[in-house]
Amino acid sequence: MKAPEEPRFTSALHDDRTAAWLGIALGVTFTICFTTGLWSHIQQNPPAWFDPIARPAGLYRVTQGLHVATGIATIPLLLAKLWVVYPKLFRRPLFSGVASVLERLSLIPLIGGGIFLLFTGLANINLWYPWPFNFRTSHYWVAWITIGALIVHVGAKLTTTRAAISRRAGAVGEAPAVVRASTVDRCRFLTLVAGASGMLTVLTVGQTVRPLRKLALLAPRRPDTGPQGFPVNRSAVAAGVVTTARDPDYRLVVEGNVRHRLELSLDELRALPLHRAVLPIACVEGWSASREWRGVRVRDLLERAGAPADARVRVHSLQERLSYASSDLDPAQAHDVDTLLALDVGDDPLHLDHGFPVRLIGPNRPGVNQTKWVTRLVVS
Ligand SMILES: Nc1nc2c(c(=O)[nH]1)N[C@H]1C(S)=C(S)[C@@H](COP(=O)(O)O)O[C@H]1N2
Ligand SMILES: [Mo]
Repeated sequence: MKAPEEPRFTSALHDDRTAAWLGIALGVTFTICFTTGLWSHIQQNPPAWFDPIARPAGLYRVTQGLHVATGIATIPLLLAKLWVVYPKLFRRPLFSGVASVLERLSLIPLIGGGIFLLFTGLANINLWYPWPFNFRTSHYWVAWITIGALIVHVGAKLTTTRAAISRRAGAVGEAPAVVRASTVDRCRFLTLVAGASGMLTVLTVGQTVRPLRKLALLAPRRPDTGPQGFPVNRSAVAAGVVTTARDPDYRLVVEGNVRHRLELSLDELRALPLHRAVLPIACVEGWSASREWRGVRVRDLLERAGAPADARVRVHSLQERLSYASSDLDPAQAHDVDTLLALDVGDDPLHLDHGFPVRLIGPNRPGVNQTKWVTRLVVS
C-alpha cells in the first residue's frame, strides 16, 4: 500500500518567523488579559488576604476595559497564528523525543483553552450563556490552565523564536530573491492581522473610552445609551422588583450588630445629609460610564445605628431571584466618604432600572457589586 502523501503548503507565510512575531503579540495580549482577569476576580470577591483599594476610584474601569479589549484584539491574532502553524500538524515524525511529546501535548490545553476563553468571554459580554456551567468559575480555571500551557510553550519555543526573529534576509542556504519576496508578503500579512485587531479594538473600545463611543459599532453597549444616559445591566422587570421598589411602604433597614436598628422611609432618608460623588459604573463585561451620584453616606447610617468602627456590611437588594442580589463592604469601604446609598443621578431620582429608590455606589468597585434596589444593610 502506498503511504499517504504529505500535503503540500505553498504559502511562504507558514514559516517560523511569521509564527514567531504572532507568538510575541499573543504572548503580550494574553499576559495583559490574564493579569487583568485575575485582578477582576479578586476585586469581585476579595479573599481574606486582600484589602481592596479604593483609589483611584476608576482603576477597575481601566483594568476591566483592558481585559475585554485585549481579549477582543486577540481574536484575529489567534486565528492568524493557527493558520500559520497548522501545517506542522502534518509534519512527520509527529514527535521526536520526550521534550517534543510534552511540547506537542501542551498545545491541547493551550489552543483549547485559548479558544474557550475567547469564546466564553465574547459570549459573556453579549449576555449570551449557551452553556450549563458557571461562566466565572470556568473562565477563571481555564485561564490558569491556559497560562500554564503558555509558559511551557514559550519555554519550548524560546530558541526557535529567537533564531527566527534574528535571522537575516539572505542567510546561508536561502535565495535572496525568495527571502525578499516573502519578507514583503510577511509584512503585508502581519499588517493585515494587526489592522484587523486594531479595527476590532476601535469598533468596541468606545464602550468604555468615552471619546470613542460614537465608533463603538460592534460593542454590545454604548456608555451613553440607556435611561438617564447610561446602560442598564439588569432591568427592574428582569429582577422582579417593579412592585416592591415602587411600594410606598418601602423601608431601608440597618440591622445586625448595631445598638439601634434603623428603619427609614424614603422621605426620612432624603432628610439626612446628602453628599455627591462622581464615580463610574464599571461592568465586568467591559463597558463603563461615569456619573455624579447623590445620596446618604453608608458611614453616616452606621454611626446613627451605633455600629462598631470595624463593621462589615452586607448590602441586600429587594431582588429575590437571580444573582447579584447582595454585595459586601469591608470596614474601609463602609467608612469611605464616597460610599453612598445613592438616591439621585445628578439632580434626578434614580431611574427604576438603575436601582430606584436606593442603590449602592462606591469607589473602585466592580459593577456587579454596586447593588441596586437596596433595602437592608446587615452589619457584622
Ligand atoms: N440587585 C442588583 N443589583 C445589580 C445588578 C443586579 O443584577 N441586581 N447588576 C449589577 C451589575 S452586573 C452592574 S454592571 C451594575 C449596572 O448598573 P446599571 O444597570 O444601573 O447600569 O449594577 C449592578 N447591580
Ligand atoms: Mo455588570
